Amino acid sequence: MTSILSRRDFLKIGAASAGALALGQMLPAKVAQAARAAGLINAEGDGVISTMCEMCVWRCGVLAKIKDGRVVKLDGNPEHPHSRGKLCPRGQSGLMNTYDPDRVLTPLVRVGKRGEGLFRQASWDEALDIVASNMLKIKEKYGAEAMVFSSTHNLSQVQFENLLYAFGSPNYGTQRSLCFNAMITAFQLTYGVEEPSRKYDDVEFILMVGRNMMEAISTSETSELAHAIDRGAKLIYLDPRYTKTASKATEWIPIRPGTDSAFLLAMINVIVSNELADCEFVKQYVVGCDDLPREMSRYTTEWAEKITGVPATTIERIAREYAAAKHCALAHPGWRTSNFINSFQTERAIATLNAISGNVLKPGGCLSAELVSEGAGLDAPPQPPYPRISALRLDGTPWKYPLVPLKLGVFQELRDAIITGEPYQAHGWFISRQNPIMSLPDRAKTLEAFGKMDFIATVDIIMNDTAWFSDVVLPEASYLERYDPLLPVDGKAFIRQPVIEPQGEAKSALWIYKQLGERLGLGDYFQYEDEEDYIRQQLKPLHVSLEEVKEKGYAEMPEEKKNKEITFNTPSGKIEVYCETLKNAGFSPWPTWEEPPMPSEDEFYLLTGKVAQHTQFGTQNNQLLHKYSDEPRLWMNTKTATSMGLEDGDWVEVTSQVGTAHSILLATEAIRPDCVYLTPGYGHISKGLKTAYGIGASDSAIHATYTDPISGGQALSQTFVTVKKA
Ligand SMILES: Nc1nc2c(c(=O)[nH]1)N[C@H]1C(S)=C(S)[C@@H](COP(=O)(O)OP(=O)(O)OC[C@H]3O[C@@H](n4cnc5c(=O)[nH]c(N)nc54)[C@H](O)[C@@H]3O)O[C@H]1N2
Ligand SMILES: Nc1nc2c(c(=O)[nH]1)N[C@H]1C(S)=C(S)[C@@H](COP(=O)(O)OP(=O)(O)OC[C@H]3O[C@@H](n4cnc5c(=O)[nH]c(N)nc54)[C@H](O)[C@@H]3O)O[C@H]1N2
Ligand code: SF4
Ligand SMILES: [Mo]
Repeated sequence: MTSILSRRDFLKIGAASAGALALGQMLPAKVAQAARAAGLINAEGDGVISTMCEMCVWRCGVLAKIKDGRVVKLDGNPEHPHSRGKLCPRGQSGLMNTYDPDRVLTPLVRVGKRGEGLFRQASWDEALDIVASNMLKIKEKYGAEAMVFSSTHNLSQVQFENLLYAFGSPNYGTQRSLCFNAMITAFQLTYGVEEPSRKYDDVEFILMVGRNMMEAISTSETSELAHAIDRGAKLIYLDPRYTKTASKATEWIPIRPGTDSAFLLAMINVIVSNELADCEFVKQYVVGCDDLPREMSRYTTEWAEKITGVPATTIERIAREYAAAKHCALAHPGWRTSNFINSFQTERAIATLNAISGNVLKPGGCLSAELVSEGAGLDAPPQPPYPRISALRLDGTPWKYPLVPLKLGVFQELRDAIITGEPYQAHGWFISRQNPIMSLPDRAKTLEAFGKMDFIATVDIIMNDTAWFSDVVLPEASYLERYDPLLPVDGKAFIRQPVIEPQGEAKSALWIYKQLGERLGLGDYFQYEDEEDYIRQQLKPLHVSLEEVKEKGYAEMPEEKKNKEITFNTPSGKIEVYCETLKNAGFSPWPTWEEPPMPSEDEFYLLTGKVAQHTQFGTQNNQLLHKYSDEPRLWMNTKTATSMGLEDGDWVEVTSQVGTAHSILLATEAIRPDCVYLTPGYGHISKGLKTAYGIGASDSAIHATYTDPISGGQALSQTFVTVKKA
């Protein structure tokens, strides 16, 4: 246990333990017993168990086929609203997430230098003691705020947050500011809801602004869009790249990056100045309706043409078609809306377009923003109140970013505070289910911040790049091997349950956080005996047994009572196209054009964006998905490439103000001449990822950090690069 492993030996750990476990797994004791008792598998260990996918955050329902105690096939659960019987390619390849030969299957403690990859195996007791004693040492010496916590959306996150708030640190980093801060803050301020739900049943006209639904997949919504297109709904799609969604669109508009809000403001102007809006709805529910035509009048289509490169006549026509579709028009809110420092304004304009089409609240309307309801929810284990936290947050929320909700934060700004030690020095970082070394922009800066840490611990299932630079790695059981808290969706509480026994020593996050909590003297915050007890406590108000839920896959929840009176959860109770809160914080109360920086003549916009077969930075090592992925190339417009003397297949050097990457060139018509595009998630630096290591370049290594001052969103398209033959 205590021997120091060379890198070669270390790399053998995954394969050796996975091999040994394949045998041990034939008779999964506890899981098989429970599954047999529930009638889910037969005496031979074969059957189908209902659980949920975790290959991305959409969490589709899964039916896992088990043979001889091994998972052999994953199918979509027809009863789950997110899957409706279907799984995307990543969901179907989820077995290799569990059977990845590079799984970390015992706790590991670093023995070499950080980043050298030398670890030794440790028992859970020892590893947890090391983590807890380091956290306590930091707390005693520098205060709880000197510990940074970070994690990306997952079902156990509620207990991760419980741990950090009980510990007493305000410093919490999530993926949100790299993902959807602009959309959430804009809709929160305008409608008082975080994210309105979309309905495609009656939709006739859809405007999508860089929401690549056909590749950045949410199984149910992606199929709903496909069906809507099939039955003749129009899709207008704005993206500087010709994506798979563009290929399904009625019209692809290769807009200049960062200028979407100019396009949308001009659309609003056409609609309100020609009195094409749903006046009755607007008068009743929209704050600012009287002044909107005056405020928008400067945003003419001719003005927008100069900025966006889209002909004025096209903008005018699209605005009129949008208005003509009335409540069956949908301006989609988008998802990863972290593109430019003006992305908040883009989202405000989208929120406004929806308000004036009257598609909210109408029968057949396709945006549902009236989410004010009295939840009849699940229970949770009891716990004492959290300690009061008076330290400033290192990410600047809210003292630098007054309108960013604490829940969202400004993750990318944490690192400057860590590096400069201002307003105080952080000393430790606890990370779970996240790969910030890859997902934050400017990888060198993240590594520099890591260098300032006395202690780093990571919870993951594989040796991701962040784990590779950590002092202790705690192996979580994969999503097919563990319980998580229940997930309520559309009136049902769905269960994630183990369909096989955890391999090696891997444990659920619910178990890990509780063990750690107890060692930190915070046991009162973790009042559940084990995972099953946690879920039983959640189920209490529903009067249904865990056994029933395991068998059915979900518990019915009592219907939520909707508030009878329609009010929006804003200070005025209406849709705030004119927003006093923004004004009071020193920002424009109206949706407004803010000019973003533009590249110089020899530079390109560097675009990022998802591909259908991978999720973020965590699936490239999945051998089923990897098999079908070519090494990603740098997209460049064919004419631009020719004018630069570059050819398809050339190796090129891509340089930004923060870094350089090398990639093979893909000359293509599918991108604007002033842009290049690189697929995220490649260029891993962890040698513990034997399948993914050494493949492709990392766009995170060349992304610069720019933050939208209103929403706190990172501007991921605002990095400009030069390209030359390598
Ligand atoms: N297969 C797959 N599906 C996923 C994910 C995944 O990793 N893989 N991740 C999930 C998550 S966490 C998220 S947040 C969503 C993201 O869903 P989307 O927001 O649809 O995702 P992206 O592909 O990141 O970005 C969409 C597009 O924005 C374009 N773009 C860049 N800058 C601009 C601009 O200035 N204007 C316009 N109009 N377009 C621009 C890019 O070219 C890209 O095609 O996907 C979810 N679904
Ligand atoms: N360049 C660039 N940067 C981006 C984006 C982009 O498109 N391009 N997208 C942004 C967006 S939209 C998002 S949401 C963020 C995502 O950023 P992150 O959340 O940092 O990225 P993920 O790849 O989702 O990281 C998830 C980690 O969870 C691990 N994991 C998988 N399953 C489990 C499990 O069951 N338990 C545990 N403990 N760990 C598990 C994976 O191995 C992986 O290391 O990145 C943002 N950053
Ligand atoms: S969209 Fe795909 S990866 Fe995401 S939860 Fe559903 S099946 Fe899994
Ligand atoms: Mo995201």
